[in-house]
Amino acid sequence: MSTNEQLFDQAQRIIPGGVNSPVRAFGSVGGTPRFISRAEGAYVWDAEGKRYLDFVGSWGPMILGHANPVVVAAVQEQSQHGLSFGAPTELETYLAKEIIERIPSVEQVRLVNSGTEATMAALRLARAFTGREAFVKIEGCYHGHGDAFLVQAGSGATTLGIPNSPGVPESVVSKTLLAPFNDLGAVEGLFKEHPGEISCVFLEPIAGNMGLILPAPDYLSGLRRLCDQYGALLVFDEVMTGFRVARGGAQSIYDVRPDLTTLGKIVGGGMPIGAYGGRDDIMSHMAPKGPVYQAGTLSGNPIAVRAGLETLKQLDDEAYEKLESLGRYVESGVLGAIERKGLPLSFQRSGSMFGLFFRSEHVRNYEDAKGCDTTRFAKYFHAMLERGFYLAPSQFEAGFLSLAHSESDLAGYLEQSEEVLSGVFA
Ligand code: HOZ
Repeated sequence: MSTNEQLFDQAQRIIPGGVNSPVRAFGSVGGTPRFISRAEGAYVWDAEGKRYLDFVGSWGPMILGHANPVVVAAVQEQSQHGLSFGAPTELETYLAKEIIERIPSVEQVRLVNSGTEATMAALRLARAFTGREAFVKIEGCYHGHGDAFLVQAGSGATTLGIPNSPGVPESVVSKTLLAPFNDLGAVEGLFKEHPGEISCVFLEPIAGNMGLILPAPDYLSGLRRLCDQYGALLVFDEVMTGFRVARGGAQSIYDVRPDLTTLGKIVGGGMPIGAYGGRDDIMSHMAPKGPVYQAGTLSGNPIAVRAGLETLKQLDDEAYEKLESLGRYVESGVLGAIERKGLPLSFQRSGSMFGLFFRSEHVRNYEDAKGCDTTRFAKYFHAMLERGFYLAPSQFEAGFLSLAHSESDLAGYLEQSEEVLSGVFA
């Protein structure tokens, strides 16, 4: 049996940094990434056979828990009929219907292979539809690794201290205008400074890539109003929050209707998928119906589509009630510990998605999030890992619960977490 360390050494020789996505390398917390050999329910096992209660859930998709028997059986059954056709299937229409039924702002939807593809296409479409090149990006939001978005980007880009990546042409990002999260005045200022130039405001309605930050009460409705006033589109990146924080995503909680929405993660049930959709008159601009180009051989892949469908089918009202109750349980436990021990931490949550910040003041935006004590976070992360709890290896990521997490699993986490935090701040 190889150790995690041996596997990491071996991988580092032939894969940049030893990983296929940067945050996984444990760069900001140090130490050796755990090489996962299998997962079931709320747990993952590493290559050394150690079991962890998982709060990453593949960064969001595993809302039913790992290896959900219904999804696994459906994938097995579907794969017997062929893995990819590069031609339309009836399944794609079922999944499109399921998405449209849950998210009323989505009147037409196109399936792609990842959240990154979805956001790149949505931005191109917003630019083409409005005939404007600039767009407003919110600092600390992360929309995948498309060039235009890699300015003050959250997630791994912030974790590794490269929020503005080399290799992105200045000419591309000169059209990316920045405003802080939760700051309507800043967005209004940009509209005034760039009259008739801004195609869209593009953001995660609940920011999940700088920890988890909730929108202030009037923020999203204020953005809607500004976009309407200045003839721009409002694009919600719900790759993480879609089907996660509520059946209809963050837009259903805050009752704000974006023009376009990007999706990923849960919509593929753990298989590679992404989607973007929105107003019929906008989506009709996509080729082959309209002139805006976007394509993909594996788009609408039958196995991924089937996994997504079988996942969504299990996400009924009862499932969301359970997820909310698990989220509330963690929230009250963490807040209780903070109060009991007087810990300089803060916590935010939406449904089964949460962020624990190593900073006592409320976190409103990227600047606040960057003010967290990442050294203490790393200590906490490693002590919890040692005790069998797999949290995201970065202060700038969210935590995820699944239907497979039990209250007793979470009680164990809360107890250990309180003990570890007391030590970290002793
Ligand atoms: N950047 C994603 C999380 N917000 C995914 C990271 C990964 O898969 O390693």
